[in-house]
Amino acid sequence: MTSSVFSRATGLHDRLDRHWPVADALLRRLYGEVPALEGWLSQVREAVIRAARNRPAALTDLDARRQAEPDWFQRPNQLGYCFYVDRFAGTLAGVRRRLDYLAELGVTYLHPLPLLAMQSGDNDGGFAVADYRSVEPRLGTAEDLRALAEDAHQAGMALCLDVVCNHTARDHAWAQAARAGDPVYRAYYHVLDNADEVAAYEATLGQVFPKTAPGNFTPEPSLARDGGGTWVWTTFYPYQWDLNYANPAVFLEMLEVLLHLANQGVDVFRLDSTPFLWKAPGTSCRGLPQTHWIVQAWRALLAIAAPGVLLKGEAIVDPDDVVSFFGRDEATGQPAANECHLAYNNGMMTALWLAQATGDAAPAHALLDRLAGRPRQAAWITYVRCHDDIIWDALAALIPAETLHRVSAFYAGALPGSYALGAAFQADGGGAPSTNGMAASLVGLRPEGRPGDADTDAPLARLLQLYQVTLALDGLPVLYMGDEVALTNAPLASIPAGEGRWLHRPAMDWDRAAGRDDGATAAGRCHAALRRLIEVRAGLPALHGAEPARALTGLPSGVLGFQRVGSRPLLCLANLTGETVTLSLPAGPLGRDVVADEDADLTALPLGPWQARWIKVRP
Ligand code: OTU
Repeated sequence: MTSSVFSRATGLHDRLDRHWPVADALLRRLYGEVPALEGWLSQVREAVIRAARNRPAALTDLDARRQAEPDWFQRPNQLGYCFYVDRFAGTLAGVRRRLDYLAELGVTYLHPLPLLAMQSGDNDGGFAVADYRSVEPRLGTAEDLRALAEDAHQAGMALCLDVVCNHTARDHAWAQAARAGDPVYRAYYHVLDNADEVAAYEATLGQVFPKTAPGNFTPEPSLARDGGGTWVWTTFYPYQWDLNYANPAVFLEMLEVLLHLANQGVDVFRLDSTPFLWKAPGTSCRGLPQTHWIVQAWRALLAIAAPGVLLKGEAIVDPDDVVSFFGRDEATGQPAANECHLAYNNGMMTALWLAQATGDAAPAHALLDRLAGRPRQAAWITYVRCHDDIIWDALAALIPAETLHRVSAFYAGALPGSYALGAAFQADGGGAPSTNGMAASLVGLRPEGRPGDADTDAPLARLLQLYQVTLALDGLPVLYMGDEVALTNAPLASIPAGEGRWLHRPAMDWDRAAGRDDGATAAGRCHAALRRLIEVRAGLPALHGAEPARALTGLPSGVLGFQRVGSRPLLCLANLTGETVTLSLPAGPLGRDVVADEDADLTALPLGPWQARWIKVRP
């Protein structure tokens, strides 16, 4: 007992020695101009020490295990699952009862979408948080959240939670106090009194929801002083008020939120809308240096209080800019693992959909090269679909606008020959409209489709190909709820006007899932094939996430291929067309298809329509 208390304290001292100077330097750079800086810095330090001392013993044990295996999230046995709590299982207690279903799939990382107390009425699927310290009453209680974390840990799963750090709900107590005239809380937000200033900012800002929430500012007369017109900064919906991180009080508040949730058992924080935290006139206000310093400071401070906890960046921006969220060495400018441990590989996700629509692998290959500069200790979140739309314009730096428009129309089913059953959403400034739809619908599967039907086999092959490629990329793959049973779009009648993203937020179909062992259904075929891939993946050291995937050269344009490196290289090959192709690979002559578990002749390797294969090269 004494020795464990002693070693916990020593561990804390070591971590303070190591990480405090990093945080201190960042915070001085961010807030050096602020009066009473020293007093504020000691408040930050005390908050971290307090959280470290209050950390439950079970979590410090988990920290110790993770520190001993710092690559745990890069290992090929890791698999994530992302879902809305109500859509998947009604409540948090319901989720706990479904953990067996997820364990059967091989899930090790649980990502329930926002579940903290949300604004009533419209709340952007919970991304308008009214209270970061309580759970949305419809979904459960704070105790249920702790119990879910405990159950997850027992089952060998990590728990990821969204921290909507860029904005609060208009209903949040801070915003309420601001509206009631409290100047302290008014200063938590970006409040502008002058129309010219609003116009000046708008001139260089993009728009995230140009159709459903145009502009970046919302008139808020309750905040007005001295009778002037008044606007509050709202990058997203008018009821989502951007926080003012130039105010050190905001930094400390959100740090306290992170420390609190970490001690409830949250293992990974998905930092929602990471690029937007810092604002500066004359810029896009996305990914500014100060935004990176804030995230780096959070990382250093969490490393003191909760050293097993990870940060995940959510930046749906140009691929080069996404890589910067893993961190950078200030002195050399080189990538360094000092910011987010994880970040969404939005680029590859989008490029894969584009590859299937166009039959052209070149953009995905080019992207792999650009993404390879990631620090080796960090990992991508790889995925096929998520709760948001597919934003084609995130590839605007790589792909001609005309192609992006064509692909957008393809997935809306608006091009001749398109099989897709998705819908166009919105675009900023004449860009390609983004796409809504479940993966199964985007590949053309009809809800009633059965294996053996000509119009069911090809969609299933496309869906499985997307997952087979994604599972072979470098990173932690996250399944989107329902994809494991090829769940199709939500019924049109259930989708609120103006928020088309609910097309891909259907309720889990548990009848469909109950038939997952029936190979005569599309759901059964999909589930069995995915389980096989997940199981094989877990045993392939070459799929460890440290080393990036490297594009293969010399393939026909309709074949996507990359190599993963272990003691023996593993090739992932995918035929993006509906015709069989036969490859002759220089790596040969002998290989083994590790999924089919059979030898493969690399001098004449057939790939069926929409087929993907994992081939281990033989010595
Ligand atoms: C995130 O997404 C969430 O994933 C969305 O569901 C929310 O509506 C939104 O934040 C507001 O909280 O634009 O289309 O670069 O692009 O934060 C998704 C990141 C989004 C943004 C991203 C945002």
